[in-house]
This record gives sequence, structure tokens and C-alpha cells, in this order.
Amino acid sequence: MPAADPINCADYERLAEELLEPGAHGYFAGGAGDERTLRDNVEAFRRWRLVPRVLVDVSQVSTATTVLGTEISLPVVVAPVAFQRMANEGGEPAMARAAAGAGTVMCLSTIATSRPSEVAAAAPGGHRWMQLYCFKDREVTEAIVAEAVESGFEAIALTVDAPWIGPRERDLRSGFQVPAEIDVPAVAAATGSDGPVSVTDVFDLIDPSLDWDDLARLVESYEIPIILKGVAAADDAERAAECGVAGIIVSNHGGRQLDSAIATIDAVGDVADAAGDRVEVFLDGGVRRGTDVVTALARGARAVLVGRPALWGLAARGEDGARHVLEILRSETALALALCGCPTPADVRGKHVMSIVR
Ligand code: FNR
Ligand code: LAC
Repeated sequence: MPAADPINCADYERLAEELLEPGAHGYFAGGAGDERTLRDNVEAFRRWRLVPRVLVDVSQVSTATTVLGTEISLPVVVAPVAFQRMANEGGEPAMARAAAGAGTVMCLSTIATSRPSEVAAAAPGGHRWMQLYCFKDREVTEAIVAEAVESGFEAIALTVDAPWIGPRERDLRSGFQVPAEIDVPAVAAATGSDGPVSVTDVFDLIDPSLDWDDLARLVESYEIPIILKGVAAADDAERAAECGVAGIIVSNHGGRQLDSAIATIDAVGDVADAAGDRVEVFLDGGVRRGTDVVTALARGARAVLVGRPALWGLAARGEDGARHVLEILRSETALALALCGCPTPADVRGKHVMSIVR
């Protein structure tokens, strides 16, 4: 009997688990330590309930919005996820085409298996952000930024929640490595070697001394806006806004770094209050349904990012699968907006959500 067609993100998650080699699946699916934060990112959405408004004309509902002035057709952006050719041979170029086809932004990881210029060439009409790890080797870091700017990437998403590697126990047990046949250009540039790459090798390259003074300098020196990725606290959001960042991504790296870190949906409200109108606030971690997207908007996010859902789509069915996941999230978001009495994402307010934890 043929497998039933996937109709939601969970179906794609199961398909990906069946198809991926166990070590790669453990790397993609896993989190830090006891994986409390990994689970809690998803479960915390269940502690919030939508409070619909009725008798609003929802004969026309649009999921379109803007992020940093760029129009996107749904408030869901593709999060940076490393090593995408390990999920599917199409890799990051296929993900870029899926995002462009769905009318949204793709954020490319520094630890990608294709160069920024190749990804740009694969989806020329698409919008892209470049995720940046500041390597100890600043020349290599600057070369990555220069290639991204040259290739038309529109913002730098500087990841700051991973100065040390989180305890990825699944990878420790499996000995996960990216085989030498799969290029990881940024790592090769920094190490001068084309050998197999482990996650520890990657984190050895990252500069753990990066601080607020560095951020202020980067904001000054880069030609494109900086989005700070990996913020959980309101006072950090305040400081980021003072440094002149254009955006903040409330993120705990998908539960892969500090285990026991606060779930992002629980953190985003205070961050959005601190950021006010100065900085656009985004959230990632645990978004699996259109109702999660609307909950995040109600708590103050302008849009969300999805990491694993898009990746499961890519792993299961390449570009078409990643695109289908985004289309599923679009139609679920449209339905949740309609049933909340919100014809557009901009109509979603704090009053549309309530915590059930008292
Ligand atoms: C990530 N994430 C990540 N973040 C980043 O800034 N640079 C990176 O290279 C990676 N790599 C990476 C690999 C894998 C396998 C995962 C699952 C995640 C974190 C990612 O951008 C995002 O914060 C989370 O994935 C969001 O959580 P969900 O959507 O996966 O629940
Ligand atoms: C990870 C890195 C590469 O989470 O960001 O595996």
C-alpha cells in the first residue's frame, strides 16, 4: 500500500525519520542534554490558547506581511540549518528554490554545504538572509560576509547563542560527521582542510569572545542590516536595539544549546515589549502549526522562522517537500487568522492569546 501523502508537519517529520540515516537524523532532530528545551519549545505553545473574535468579515484573508521592508507571502521564514546536503542531495539550493517559490525569505547557514553565491544563483528571484557565525579567523568571516553582500543577501543574522557547543549527546553517541565528499566551504576555508567535519570541528572555529562592543562595530561596518539571532531576555533586546540592530530573533537554537533555556513562545512577549517599535522581533523554535504562527504574532513577533519543519520537507521530498511544508503552514495560518477574526497578520493583537498557566 502506498504511504499516505503528508498533510502536516508531523507527517513530514515521520517521513524524514524513515528516510534519513540514523546519525544524520540524530544530528538534525536532536537537542542539548536532556532535550528539555527541545521538547518545551513545542509544548509551550500548548500553554497558550487563542481567543477568537467573531463576526469579522473574513471573506478575504491574506497571510502576506513584510520583514525588514521585504514583502513575504506568509509570516514564516526558513531558518538557517547547517549541512542541508546531508538531508537531501538538493541541499541549500533546493531549499532556496522552495522558499522563493513560496514567496518567503531563506536564511542560509554559515555552515552550509553550498556557497552563498551558489545558493543565490539557484533562486535568483528569491530573498535571502545570511546567518553568520563570527569565526576566530576574522578574514574568513569577512570573506563570507562579502560574498553574501555581493550575492544580494539582504541581511546578516548574527547568531549569538552558541559561543560554546551545546552538549549534543545524540552526536556523541553516533559519532556523527559530515563525510569528506560533502563540501562545507566555510569550514574548509577556516581550517584549510577538506576532511570530514564534525559539529565540534565547527564550534572550535567560532569566536567565544564576541561581545556587545563587537556587535556595535559590526552594525557600523556592515552594508546590510544585522538581525541578532538567539536572544531570550528583555534587557539583551534593549541593548541590541541601542546597538542599532534591525531585528531580533528570539531563539534558543531549537533547543540545541542551553538545555533548560526558556521556551521561545514564553520569552517573546517581554522581548517584543522591550524592543517596541525600534526593532522587528521574530521567533523560532517549536513552530509546527499555523495556530503556533498566530500565537507567536499575538505575543509580539512579526514573523516566525522554521528550522526542522522545512528540513523534514527537504529530507522527505527535496525542493517539493520543503515547498509543501511552507504551503501547509500558509494554509494553516490563513485558516487560524480567519477563525480568529483577523483578515491579515497585522490584525493579530495581544488580546487574541491567553496563557492557561496561572
Ligand atoms: C540549526 N540552527 C542553526 N542556527 C544557526 O544560527 N546556524 C546554524 O548553522 C544552525 N544549524 C542548525 C542545524 C540544525 C540541524 C537545526 C535543527 C538547527 C538553529 C535554527 O536556525 C533554528 O533556531 C531552530 O531550528 C528553530 O527551531 P525549530 O524550528 O527547528 O524547532
Ligand atoms: C548546529 C549548528 C551548526 O546547531 O548551529 O548544529
